[in-house]
Amino acid sequence: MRDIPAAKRLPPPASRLTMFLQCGKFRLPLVRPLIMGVVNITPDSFSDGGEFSSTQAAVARARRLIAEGADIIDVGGESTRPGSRSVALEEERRRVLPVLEQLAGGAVPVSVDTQKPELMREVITAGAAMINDVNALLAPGAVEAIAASDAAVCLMHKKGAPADMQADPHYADVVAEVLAFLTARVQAVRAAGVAVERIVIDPGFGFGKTLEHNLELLRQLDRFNETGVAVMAGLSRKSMLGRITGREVGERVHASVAAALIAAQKGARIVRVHDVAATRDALAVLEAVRREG
Ligand code: HH2
Repeated sequence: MRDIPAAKRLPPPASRLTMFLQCGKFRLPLVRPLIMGVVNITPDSFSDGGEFSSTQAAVARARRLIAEGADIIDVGGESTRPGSRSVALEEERRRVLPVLEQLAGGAVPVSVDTQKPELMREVITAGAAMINDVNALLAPGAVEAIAASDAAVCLMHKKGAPADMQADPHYADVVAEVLAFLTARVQAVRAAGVAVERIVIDPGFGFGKTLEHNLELLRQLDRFNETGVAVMAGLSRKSMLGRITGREVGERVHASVAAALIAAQKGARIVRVHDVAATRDALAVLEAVRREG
């Protein structure tokens, strides 16, 4: 048999679920679902656009979410809502870096939601402990940017680009397709030398999916644990919850908490939310019940 060069050899499949998330110097035990609190430094995010677009407001928001119990803070300088347009590197940098500089070095790891490899490298140097990439590190140089660091990474599935992804998404089997994509991305990132404890996957609720696709992914979320890496779910305030409840984005807290709770029961190890305090209470009830069991 021909020898396969070391770099091309795939690492063995993860045999069991990782028990912690390693983000930079932080080691977060995955004994209960972790809460990632969202801070969008954007004028146009669907959930909180314009509310925290100044550095000061974004930092204050992040500190409040930490006080409410966020385990990780996710800052983003580019909206990826359906219909959004991409932001130039310089503008995204201008939004994110001053906020990161004030939050890095604190007690809670800071994640940066970006698809741009240059910015990934810069924010990791500036203290980001995690990169949350809705493009699953597909941009040239993105895998290398993570591999050269000790940051964690979230690989998210999306179908199409935000500008048109909700036009008319189709899947033969949404769960099988999303799982196959994320499994391949995990293998690619592991092959570049990134440990399973640094990798998170996310099916990308609302990213090129109809309401029925999103519901099917939520029903079968536990299947994503087959990959052995931590699963994250981001359902907070999303339009699928508006479709179900008939409520506007600012009135979706209860539905968001319900969705986070279901995701946690279905095996999500991290929930990405805007309403940290409410989510924290709901997850505390779940954990109390689990402990008793
Ligand atoms: N959803 C959004 C953005 N980033 N990242 C992950 N991993 N998973 C998600 O579900 C996800 C994400 C969209 O939500 P939000 O950040 O509130 O809005 P916008 O993209 O308009 O800033």
